[in-house]
Amino acid sequence: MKLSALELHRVRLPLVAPFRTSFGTQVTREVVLVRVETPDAEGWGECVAMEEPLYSPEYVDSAAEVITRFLVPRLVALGDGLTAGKVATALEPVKGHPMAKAALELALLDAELRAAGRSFADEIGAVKDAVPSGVSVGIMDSIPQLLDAVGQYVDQGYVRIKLKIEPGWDVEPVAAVRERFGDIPLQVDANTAYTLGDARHLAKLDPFDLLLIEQPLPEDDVRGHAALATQISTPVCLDESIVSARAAADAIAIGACSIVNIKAGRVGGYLEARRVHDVCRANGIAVWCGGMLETGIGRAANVALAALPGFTLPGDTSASDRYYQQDVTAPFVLEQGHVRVPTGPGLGVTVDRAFLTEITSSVTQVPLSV
Ligand code: NPQ
Ligand code: MG
Repeated sequence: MKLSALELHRVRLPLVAPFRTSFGTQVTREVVLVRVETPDAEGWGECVAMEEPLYSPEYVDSAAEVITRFLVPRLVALGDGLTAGKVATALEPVKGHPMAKAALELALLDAELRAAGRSFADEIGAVKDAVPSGVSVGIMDSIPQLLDAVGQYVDQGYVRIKLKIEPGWDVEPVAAVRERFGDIPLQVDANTAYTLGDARHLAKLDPFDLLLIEQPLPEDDVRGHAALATQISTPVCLDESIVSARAAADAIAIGACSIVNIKAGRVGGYLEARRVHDVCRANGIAVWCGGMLETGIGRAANVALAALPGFTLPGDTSASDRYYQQDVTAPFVLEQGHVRVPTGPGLGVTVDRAFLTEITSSVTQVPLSV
């Protein structure tokens, strides 16, 4: 595949409501989109890095910089031999920056598949037409506010609720949601906000029969998660710690998790994400698709990934209107608690260039010289 052009679009989308987690409150979503042009097709990719390095070390400006200075030249060096399947290997010498790498790989996959008239869902191995949708509910100022928000999502048909927790906002909100909504599928996500010393406190969640507790301890404390798993009955799920298929294999081997959240950006791309799925499936570990407040571009890819056979739990694959009043593609909508997997060529979505322009702060042409 020959690259004719590669652009970075910096976009700012207002959120329908502030989203609070243990690492802060987000009011808007700042995103880097990658657009590639080849003689046969264009392709879009989305970088899931946040505006600030609060979820992981990457952030919007670091992604744009590393893509421009260090990643694109390595792709250009492959000449016409460039394929999406070669991206991860070509970028391996550059340490870290998985979200930046994933965005490039996705744009090239989209272009390659569009040119071939094949869907991303078929390419990745999707076996379903629609996937069950969960929703992630932020930390609120009060329990009544939380119950109100959860009630709206339940009414909309979301089949699973995830509550963001942190020290001071954990047992009470879970108890309140259980009391009000009965035995709905319910799980929690701590985004690394606890330490192993909190094990006895986290065991207070045991009576609520949660599906899982996601990433209670720091990213590098995989052994701590294994220890915690012996002290609580809620199944431990890892998010931030699972940075590759190898990391998944290691975490599983030491008993650090019985469930894995898969996010392509966190593991360097959708092809590695599929390998994480494969490792987990071979080990009998359930997986589900995480979310990073993607626009319709990243959401299309996530929904296709979530249609692989090992994704046996509902993902954070919410409808577009969970986050955005208007999306950069036609919105993903909830139908009986499910979101439909796109079937068209490539990612199967069309970017609304007029709306995109409205919310774009800059478009940069990345030089294609080696
Ligand atoms: C998680 N996502 O599972 C992440 C964390 C997260 C849907 O809970 C802006 C950009 C705000 C990315 C807030 C969900 C974000 C973000 C939370 C990611 O850990
Ligand atoms: Mg998480």
